Amino acid sequence: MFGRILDFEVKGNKVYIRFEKNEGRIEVVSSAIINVFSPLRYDDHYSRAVESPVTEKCDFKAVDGSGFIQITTDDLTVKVFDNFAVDFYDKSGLLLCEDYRGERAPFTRRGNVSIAEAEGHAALKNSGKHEIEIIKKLFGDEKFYGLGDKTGNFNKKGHEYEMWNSDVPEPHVETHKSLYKSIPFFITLREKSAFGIFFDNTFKSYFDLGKENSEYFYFGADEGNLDYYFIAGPEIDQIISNYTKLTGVVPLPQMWTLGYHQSRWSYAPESRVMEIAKGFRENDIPLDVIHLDVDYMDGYRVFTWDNERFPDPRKTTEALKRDGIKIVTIIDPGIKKDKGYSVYDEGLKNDFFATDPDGIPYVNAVWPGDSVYPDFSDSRVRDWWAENQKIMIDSGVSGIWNDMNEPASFKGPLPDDVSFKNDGRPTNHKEIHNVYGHLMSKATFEGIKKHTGKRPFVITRACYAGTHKYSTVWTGDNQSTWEHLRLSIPMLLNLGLSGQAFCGCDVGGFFSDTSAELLSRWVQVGCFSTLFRNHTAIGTRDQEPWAFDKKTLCINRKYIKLRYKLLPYLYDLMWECENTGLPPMRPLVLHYSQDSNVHEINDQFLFGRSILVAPVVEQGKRYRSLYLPEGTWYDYWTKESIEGGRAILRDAPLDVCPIYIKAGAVIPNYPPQNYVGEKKIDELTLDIYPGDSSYCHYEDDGESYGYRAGKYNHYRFTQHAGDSTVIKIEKPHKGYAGSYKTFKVVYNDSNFTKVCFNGSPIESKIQGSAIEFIIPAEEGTINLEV
Ligand code: MIG
Repeated sequence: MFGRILDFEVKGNKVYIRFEKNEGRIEVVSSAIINVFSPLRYDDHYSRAVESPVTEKCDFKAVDGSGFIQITTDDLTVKVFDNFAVDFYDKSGLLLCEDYRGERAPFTRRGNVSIAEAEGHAALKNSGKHEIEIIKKLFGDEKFYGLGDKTGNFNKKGHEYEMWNSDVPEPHVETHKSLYKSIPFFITLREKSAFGIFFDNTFKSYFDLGKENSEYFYFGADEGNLDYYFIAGPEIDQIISNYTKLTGVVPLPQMWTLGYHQSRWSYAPESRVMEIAKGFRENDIPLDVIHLDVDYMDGYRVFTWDNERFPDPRKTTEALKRDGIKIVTIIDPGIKKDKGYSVYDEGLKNDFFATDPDGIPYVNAVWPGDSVYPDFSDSRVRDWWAENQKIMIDSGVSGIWNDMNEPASFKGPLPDDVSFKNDGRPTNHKEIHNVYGHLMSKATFEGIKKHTGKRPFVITRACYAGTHKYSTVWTGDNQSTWEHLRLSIPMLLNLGLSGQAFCGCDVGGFFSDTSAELLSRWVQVGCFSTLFRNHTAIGTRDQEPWAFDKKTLCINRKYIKLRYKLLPYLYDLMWECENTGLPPMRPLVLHYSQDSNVHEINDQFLFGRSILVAPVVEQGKRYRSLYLPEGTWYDYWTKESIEGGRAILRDAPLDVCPIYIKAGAVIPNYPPQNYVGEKKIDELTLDIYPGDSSYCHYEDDGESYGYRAGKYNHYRFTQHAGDSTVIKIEKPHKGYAGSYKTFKVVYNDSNFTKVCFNGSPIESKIQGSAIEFIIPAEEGTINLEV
């Protein structure tokens, strides 16, 4: 496709390379990020993911080697050869990644497949050749992570995937190549290195990570630009930070969005919603959000209410708010083709809908029957959609749930030639499909932001790379099965590594009937996922925390309360996420990449740096083996200390999710609340575990953008542990009035008996193996002595 190198020229951060047949470009985005580009479709990047300029000024050299061009930055050396083969080395000269110099050679499939088809088996086919194909050599030591919401195990090696947003109502299994989301970004971990690759192409794309041949992996697409970013490691956290420099970070959400959400397809009419709200309060279970599914609308017309079921939405939402409960409503993209329905009429008048090639609005069917599809690739339509959010906001809705935006369609898939305006670059469905949900979410976010002035809460099912700037996601229609509880962990971990750090799955499972035991175990995972929402389908058995027996209720209550206790810790993690891109829910490999025992763990994860969770994900299991990485860990329930770097066995009765805390951890805890903001938190508990460490706690008003103007506080706790222990408290940033008057310190695993704060003795009491005391919430020094 490229032929021999003829010559090259450096302009700014780009090296323009003339090949016999095409032009290639290497752009030094930063010393650790290299873009490989060829203008096969547009003359320059045309990205829906990388929205603001990211190129940093940095020194690099481009020289003529013999037979190749060598580009050197502080972190990387890139060698470009004939046929636009590109090899990457780290600064020590270690080869990280090289283009495979042969042709693709898929394995042979044997037998007459049509015989199997007769029984209904889908014929398996090897993926054909693609217009754009980047084939990289496999050295054999690779692990692959990321790629969004793909099914299967955490490590994607040996599998193939496609990026084509798909509504998949049937059970999600390992052989599915695509689900709702397209995040064409993955991380490759090798023995002594790691790197990331982001293939920024919105057409259907293909990823084969060593399935068809163990000599290479490849990614490709049939159209669009050749446009990928190589992101240097060696640490996985650096790769994620650099990936989110390109695609943006998850902005700090309002704190209530991190509380517990209850949902069900069929919460209607109003009295049923009130009954659910009451159920939580009567059963002493915290709740911040109830979601209303399609049932609230008037004949599935978006931005309307069914006046019989919800006679006065504003009154309903206000009554719920008095009890701390916020309403989130679903909005689908499909607009009922219905003269007289204002949203349809307005869209039609203004040419806001995707059309067939003749310019006639394209019609398919979704919930309301015949429907048209807003063209979110047109900024005028996004502005209109943003304005429409006001209708919901005015009725007191606090967040918007975007469903069906793959886009889904009941009368077959949208044809390739459905036309979109694409912000002045008219195109068809093939280019827009994978960003349809992304652009819808962006419009929703902008609208809520404009009309509330607060940090918007949006959930979307479909997304592309970079959607995390605008929206949280859930993993779509899972099933109430143990298999899907297990699947949710690698899925959420890979979403987090793909930038989409604010994510969750339907706790309890969506389709089919959950069981008491399954719900009990699922809430133990949900407790630690950023989006914590129980949701189920219409017609399934009840799935609220009290839907089963008393024991199940108690287990739900225990973990939902634990979530509320840990909220300040999770909020700290969200702050960290906005600043570094790191997800709160993390695979162990993120912090222990040198330990090969953690590279493929599918059923354990970290919650920030300090908490390790090893949930039970098998029916009937009342103990489990788990792996603790190096260092000292504390069993959260017994406070027993355990040396890591080995596997252990832990009892796990149904109400126990094994949780471990890293030595040195400072975990901020809130007192019990029914919902976020119920109480003014004047005392923050600090749950501290011995060990040298430093921890930063973040505090702000929990809802506004004031923090962007410095209206927040940072508290730093630095611990020097030993025969006598010193904990220094500093306030490196003071920008917010704050509500803490005191800190209640719970210092675990202690034989200390004396406490001083700023030199004066402080009263304390021994509680089990901990010493507890209260100090003013001020800067100072705590001294602990025997
Ligand atoms: O295909 O609105 O994934 O969460 O409850 C059904 C009804 C359409 C799919 C979503 C699901 C939601 C359901 N929707």
